[in-house]
Amino acid sequence: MKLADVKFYKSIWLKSDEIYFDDKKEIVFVWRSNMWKSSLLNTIFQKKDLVKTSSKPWKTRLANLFLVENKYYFTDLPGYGFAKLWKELREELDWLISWYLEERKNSIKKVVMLIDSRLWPQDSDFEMYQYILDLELPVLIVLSKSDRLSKSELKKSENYAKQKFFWQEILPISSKTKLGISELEKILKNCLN
Ligand SMILES: Nc1nc2c(ncn2[C@@H]2O[C@H](COP(=O)(O)OP(=O)(O)OP(=O)(O)O)[C@@H](O)[C@H]2O)c(=O)[nH]1
Ligand SMILES: [Mg+2]
Repeated sequence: MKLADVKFYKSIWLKSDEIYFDDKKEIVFVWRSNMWKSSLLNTIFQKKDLVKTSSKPWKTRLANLFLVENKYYFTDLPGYGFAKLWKELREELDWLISWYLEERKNSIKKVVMLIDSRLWPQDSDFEMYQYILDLELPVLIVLSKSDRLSKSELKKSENYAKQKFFWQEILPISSKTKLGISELEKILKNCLN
């Protein structure tokens, strides 16, 4: 599979959409804002700015679908639970995330969760994780921002995340140094086969 064979497909907001009757296999990227989700998609697609990114949190405010090889969706979701965002918008974004995951449950082959290697996971993170497990969706946890830590700090963070996320496998990544990227691509390709 060539992940570089990709185009923007469409954006979804909280309303009914034909996407929910579409059985194309899908991978979704979810977690808090500013976790490098959109940047990671550009890295695996080998594009500079197909997916919009920003140094300020809350750039992604819709479910943005990208079509790979005309066969698979890779979907960039907004970040959830950002206290500084005004309440109504925050609630709507949280609804969009949960509603999207539920509607597309049968087609989603992996939920890639990006957690910050420098911050201990918070309550909202565990709620989200539990929610995804309750939907029985397959999860891959990646530790983002790995290039900002020393080797030993990263190991510590990895071990901590393993304990907190029930000994799930944790993959440290960086869009900047490309750490973990080829491994991630392998995992994603395998789950779409
Ligand atoms: N040092 C470093 N910075 C990165 C890396 N990946 C992304 N960034 C920067 O982090 C910022 C946020 O990245 P985004 O990809 O927009 O984050 P997001 O999770 O999509 O956030 P929202 O859509 O705003 O919720 C941008 O300024 C990126 O340039 C990386 O691997 N290393
Ligand atoms: Mg984004």
